[in-house]
Amino acid sequence: MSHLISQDPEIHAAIEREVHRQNYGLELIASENFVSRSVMQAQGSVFTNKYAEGLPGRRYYGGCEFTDVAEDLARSRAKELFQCDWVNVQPHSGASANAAVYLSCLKPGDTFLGLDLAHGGHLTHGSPVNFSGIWFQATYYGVNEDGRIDMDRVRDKAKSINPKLISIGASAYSRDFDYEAFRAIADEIGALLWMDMAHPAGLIAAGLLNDPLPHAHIVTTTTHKTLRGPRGGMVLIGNDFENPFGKVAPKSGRVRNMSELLDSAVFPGMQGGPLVHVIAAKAVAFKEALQPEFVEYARQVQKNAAVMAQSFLSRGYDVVSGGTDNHLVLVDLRSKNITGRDAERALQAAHITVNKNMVPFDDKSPFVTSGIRLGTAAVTTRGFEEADIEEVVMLIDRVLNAPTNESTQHKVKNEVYALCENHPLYDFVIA
Ligand code: DSN
Repeated sequence: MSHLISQDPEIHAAIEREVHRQNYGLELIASENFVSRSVMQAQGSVFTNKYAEGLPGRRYYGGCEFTDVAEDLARSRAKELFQCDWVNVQPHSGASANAAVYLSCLKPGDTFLGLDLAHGGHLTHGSPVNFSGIWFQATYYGVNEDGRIDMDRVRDKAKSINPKLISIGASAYSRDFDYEAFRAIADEIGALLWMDMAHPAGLIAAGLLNDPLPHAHIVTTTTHKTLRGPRGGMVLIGNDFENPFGKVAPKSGRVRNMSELLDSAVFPGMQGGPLVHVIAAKAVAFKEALQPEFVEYARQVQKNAAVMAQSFLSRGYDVVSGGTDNHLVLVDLRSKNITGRDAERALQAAHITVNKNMVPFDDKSPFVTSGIRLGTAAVTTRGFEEADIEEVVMLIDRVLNAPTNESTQHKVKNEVYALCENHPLYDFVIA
């Protein structure tokens, strides 16, 4: 970083401090992970200089011959990873990928059905403060008292509402989804089915969770959570099909495939130039995810989450749904008399990073919340195994039992430091 240190010491210092924070803190935010240096190198490459509107072989700018190589590799690797017919790797984020789905499938005012944000859903699945809830008629299904989605209730809701689109996917739901049952409901009412697999994508790629690609009409994801790539999104179709809206190609009059509508929705519908450096980094990450080591990694993520849930339960915490199938654990703190906000703050003081999160049927606001959400993807990347996870939960428990005790936070911080030293992350020194 010799250029940066001399040209912009303030940004260099912020990066240096962030490297230290990542190296010596426990990263338990369920949506985060640590990319390889290869991914970082591709993302930090000269591809950042390139404009490349369009798709490989069909660009609006010259000089895209090497961009095409990178994007074709990203696309073919993603298709191999998820065994699907089609993918667009250009969305800048999961939210952009989701916006492309809305643009392709709905008109303003149309009705869709998604998982309630307060029950684990996502802002872009119809929250009233997001475009998806502002421009469309968003309706919701939720979880039962046991914290699980009840497919009979989803079916009843879908039949009474008759949405054009049903979305699956969540940011705080620790159980697997029954895609076949969702598809049967969608078929019964003539709706399109969309799965946002942003959180569990890595576990799905590794074959450890049910596969949405054969069942959902459209799948979106981010690339940076359990999939462990650069920050970004993509849209996929398992089995491509003629769009059901009768949209035809301008000259031939041929009915366009759904994939064509989605390509157009990403660009020029939603975005300008793709981020070629990020697409190159996505290609690197997909190559990594195709290796047997990634399956082992994903398996350990899932084992660690199961151990984490069990450790919380055995220490007397309520875990929403009683456990987890994926990488994520949602802890309901109401029986512990501490809010999610206070828990997040106390843990942060001990260098343990989690996020406050609503739990189903929460009586507190999203700024306060009754729960915390934790994930094992990032710590597993740095080599944490089951015994380490038990220690992590023990440390969390110590902090939460005395949330205002600075001396406890200080002692736990030192133990966190030691745990991190045993599992080095990025061993490079920023000079
Ligand atoms: N912000 C992400 C998460 O934390 O789940 C979702 O977009």
